[in-house]
Amino acid sequence: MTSPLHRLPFWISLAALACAALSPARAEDGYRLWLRYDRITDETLRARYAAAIQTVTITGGVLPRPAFGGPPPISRTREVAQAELVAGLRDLLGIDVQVAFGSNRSPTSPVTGNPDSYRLNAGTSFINSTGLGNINIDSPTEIGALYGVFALLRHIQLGLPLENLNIDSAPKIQRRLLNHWDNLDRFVERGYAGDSLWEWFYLPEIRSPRYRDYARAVASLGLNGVVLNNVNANALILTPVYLRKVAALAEEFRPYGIRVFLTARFSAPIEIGGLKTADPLDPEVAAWWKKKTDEIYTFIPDFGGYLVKANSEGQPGPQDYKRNHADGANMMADALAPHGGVVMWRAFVYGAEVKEDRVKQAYSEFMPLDGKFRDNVVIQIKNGPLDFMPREPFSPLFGGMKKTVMAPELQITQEYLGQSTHLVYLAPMWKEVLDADTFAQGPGSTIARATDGSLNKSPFSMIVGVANTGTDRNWTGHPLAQANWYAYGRLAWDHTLTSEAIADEWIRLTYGTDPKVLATMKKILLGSRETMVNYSMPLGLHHIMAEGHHYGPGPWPIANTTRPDWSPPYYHQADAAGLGAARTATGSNALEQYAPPLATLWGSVDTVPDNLLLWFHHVAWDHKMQSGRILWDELALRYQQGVNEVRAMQRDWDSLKGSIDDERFTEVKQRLARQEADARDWRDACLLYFQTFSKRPLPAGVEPPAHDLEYYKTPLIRFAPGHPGAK
Ligand code: BDP
Repeated sequence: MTSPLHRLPFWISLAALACAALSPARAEDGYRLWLRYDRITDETLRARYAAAIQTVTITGGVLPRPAFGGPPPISRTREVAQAELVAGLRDLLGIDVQVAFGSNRSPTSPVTGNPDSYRLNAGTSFINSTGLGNINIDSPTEIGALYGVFALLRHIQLGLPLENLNIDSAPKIQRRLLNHWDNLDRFVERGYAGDSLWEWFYLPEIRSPRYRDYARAVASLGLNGVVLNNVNANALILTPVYLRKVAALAEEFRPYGIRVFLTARFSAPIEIGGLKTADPLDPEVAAWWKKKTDEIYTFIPDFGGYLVKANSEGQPGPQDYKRNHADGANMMADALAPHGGVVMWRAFVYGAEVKEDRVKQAYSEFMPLDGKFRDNVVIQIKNGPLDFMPREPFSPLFGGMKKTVMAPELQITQEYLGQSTHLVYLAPMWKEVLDADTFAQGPGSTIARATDGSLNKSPFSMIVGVANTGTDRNWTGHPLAQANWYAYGRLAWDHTLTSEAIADEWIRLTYGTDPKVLATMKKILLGSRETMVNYSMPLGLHHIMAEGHHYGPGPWPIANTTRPDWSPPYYHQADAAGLGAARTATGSNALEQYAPPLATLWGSVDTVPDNLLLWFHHVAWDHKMQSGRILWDELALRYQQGVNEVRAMQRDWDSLKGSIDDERFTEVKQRLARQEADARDWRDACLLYFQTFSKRPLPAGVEPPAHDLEYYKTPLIRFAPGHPGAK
């Protein structure tokens, strides 16, 4: 049998063999993510591309990045842009492209003032005067040009035409960040894909080649900042020994336009500074932070700034000194301001004493401070008012604050969403949040607009995703969880993209363009989030997961907890009368934190959408639902529907056998089998438990539980990945 390589010219065959031999990736082990530059097999298409792209002219790159301050882009970016382009086109097309750099912008393609923007342009004549196809990549900065390189390669990977190519692209949000919850011992809190990518012990001298591969993936999405360490911070990261290590990572990432940020433990002045206090209004404390910050910039001249989790879940903060969040944030912001750095101050706060409904607390604490933060402070707000549940209404802060920069914090790692075991494509969830209308300034006040700065005329804009990456060979544990990393990056660049368009793109890049694969995978991905909601927390239920590791069901009370708000009954309020959290005026009145049109809509059981019913209302078991069924029957059938939908996902996936590589096929198949078993556990455990209150039989169509309630209540799994309490 002749190898397909025999059909290619000799030198290309050699190159292909050499690439295969040198490639760090085994066949389809997922390491290459969406940057799979496999040779285009359609010869006609390949030849057309090859003719069209004989030279690439990269122009621009002369302006610094005003949005960030710090030093202007450096020429190593040119090197990596050129290397990516040349290697990418060689792999995709089998050609050696000529790359030319010009410092002036191309006369035909004025680009926007956005420093990260790019224009891809094939020129009007397409084939230029020398008879060679030329593509222009034009940008005000070298980083923008690098984004243009990745966009061009993606364009070709997707098989899109180059004739009359004319793409302008600019990110809508300036700072597009990943947050890594990584500890210095390389344990990743809520990380389900192995250990931390940062080899702290070996740095700065020994640098894993994986840093570069990580940076390529991040830059290919246009993400431009990473917080390296856990929000539950360790002050040691701010000591010179660690700063040297951080500087090494910053050096690896810099050519790719990625700024490094660190979490700052509020009590660091005491822990590593020898001070007696961390009171933000104490001049010695402010001076310590100023000196520390100046020192950090000697190590990392383009350091991005600090992320702070203060007065939340035991973390120290300004309230320890009877100061408020603005006092703390502004003190740090003043230290960073001369260097162009920012403070990301988290709104994920809830007090040690449960004073009011937990979902109200962030709003109560931050609203009085609106307008009191420095211009280089951004309040980082989890998308919902509670904590990354499968479905929550949006955090009311997005509609409340008007004089404060706000960044949504989205969770890419799937803490309450089946971790890296379940297949859940998160783009639909994030779109639901970004497209949500807060009515803050009348209709059309979407969270996307509060984020990109257009709603409140913010001094800058930011979005954050808690990363799902680790040392697993495929980066994300579940092979399809790569789609979530990809989707976050694409939405951070352009929040108007649809979940479907992103899924379509990602599947083509990662699994190829077979129409059957595309259609089937798209169906699986797009339905998966709603499926997860159905089998775990339907109808607005929330926080009914297993204690500690947060994997699997656990709606029953947590024994011996001192905090009622860590125990699920606090949230579901099940009793003989009904189910759901009472959050209207007769309950906690969390509803009052939303604008009147929403408070009215969500305030009545007759108008609230089914999917938020039990978030806002305590509803009688025999309440007539929109479907005509009573609540209990509807609940039971939703759980069953979730199980059924996982089974449909399994069938759909099975239909792809032979159409995709065996390695990834089998990995996903096995995980889906586990997901189906877990979905049954969720259904059985939750229904058995809630049945002790409803005292009603399961409706027809719901499978009987496999075990009794006691079986599910026994914590069989104590150790799960990413759980900080069970390392
Ligand atoms: C919770 C996680 C916890 C995080 C916390 C946070 O369980 O591990 O530290 O969020 O965001 O969801 O600070």
